Amino acid sequence: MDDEERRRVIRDFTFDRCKRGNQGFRRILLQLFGYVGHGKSSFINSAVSVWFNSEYQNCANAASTHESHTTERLTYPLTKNIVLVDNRGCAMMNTYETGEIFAQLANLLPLDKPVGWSKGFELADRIVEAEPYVKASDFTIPICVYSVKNFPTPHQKEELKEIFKTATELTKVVPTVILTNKSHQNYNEVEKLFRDIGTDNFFALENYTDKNPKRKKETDEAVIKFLYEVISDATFRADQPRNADEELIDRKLLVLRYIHNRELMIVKANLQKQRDLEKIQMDREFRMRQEEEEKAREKSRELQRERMERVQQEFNRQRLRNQFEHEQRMREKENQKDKRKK
Ligand SMILES: Nc1nc2c(ncn2[C@@H]2O[C@H](COP(=O)(O)OP(=O)(O)OP(=O)(O)O)[C@@H](O)[C@H]2O)c(=O)[nH]1
Ligand SMILES: [Mg+2]
Repeated sequence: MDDEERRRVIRDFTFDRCKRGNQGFRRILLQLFGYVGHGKSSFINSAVSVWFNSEYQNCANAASTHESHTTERLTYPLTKNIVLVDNRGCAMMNTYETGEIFAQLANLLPLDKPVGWSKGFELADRIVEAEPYVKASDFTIPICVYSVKNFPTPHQKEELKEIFKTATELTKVVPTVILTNKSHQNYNEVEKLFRDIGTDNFFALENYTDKNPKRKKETDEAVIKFLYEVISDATFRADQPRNADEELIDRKLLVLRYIHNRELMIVKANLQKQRDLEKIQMDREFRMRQEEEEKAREKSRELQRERMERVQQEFNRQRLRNQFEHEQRMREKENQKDKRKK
């Protein structure tokens, strides 16, 4: 299949042509997620420029520095039925940030609105508030964007594995991975690492950027191939029996359960921390009491020793006195004897 044919398939995609009809779906949302500065917005720039066959433009406001840049969840329609969604990148995927990602992937939060990291049950409140604006007819394909310039730490690997697992549960689609900075030397190792965590949908490219705006055949083909593959995959999945409204309810339950468990875990962890602190405090007080008691015992032993020494000294003195008196008496007796003899 050549590029033109692929473009035609993408352009003509509609859920109405799926084997079982649209089953309540209307748009595909290609939801990009991942760490800060890995090239999500740059990929949108690349995809927009390739798809509309236009010169490179920084339409998604990719960063000129490596600081966290995108803070909104913005949509970029490619066709009436295919929309790219840029998301706020995570600095690290702590439970708050993953909660937010899951709510985004589950499409429970409104599009084209700022993204915050909500603590406590705030995220659950936002999900309920967003109910009138979210559409069951949106079919999410999760796309993880990862720059191979970074090599995932073992902790990050575990983190990504968990996120991929939940993302698959939520969307019923295994996330596709876009590896940016493709020419970097880490490429093979990073790809292997993603394979280890169970992904084999990879697309690698050098994004078009302010520094590298010139269109290249290789990058153009990679973008079209990516779009074609994900649309084919979505078509395959939409050919199975589905129910858009029920799936939205299932996703909501799953994310609300995640938030509930997260809060439960935080409460448990805080309680455990409190218990540990109290135990440390009790141990410290117990040790201090033991030390004080030991000091008191030592003091009483010291006093006892002094008393014994005094008694011993007194006893010795008394013994000497008795001996002296005894000797004196003996001498007196001797003297009297002598006198009597004379
Ligand atoms: N060489 C090269 N640079 C890239 C590539 N992709 C992105 N960049 C650069 O990496 C930086 C961050 O890219 P962004 O697209 O803003 O990253 P992001 O994931 O949208 O970041 P946040 O919005 O902060 O989460 C920018 O300076 C880009 O020019 C790539 O494939 N190759
Ligand atoms: Mg961005």
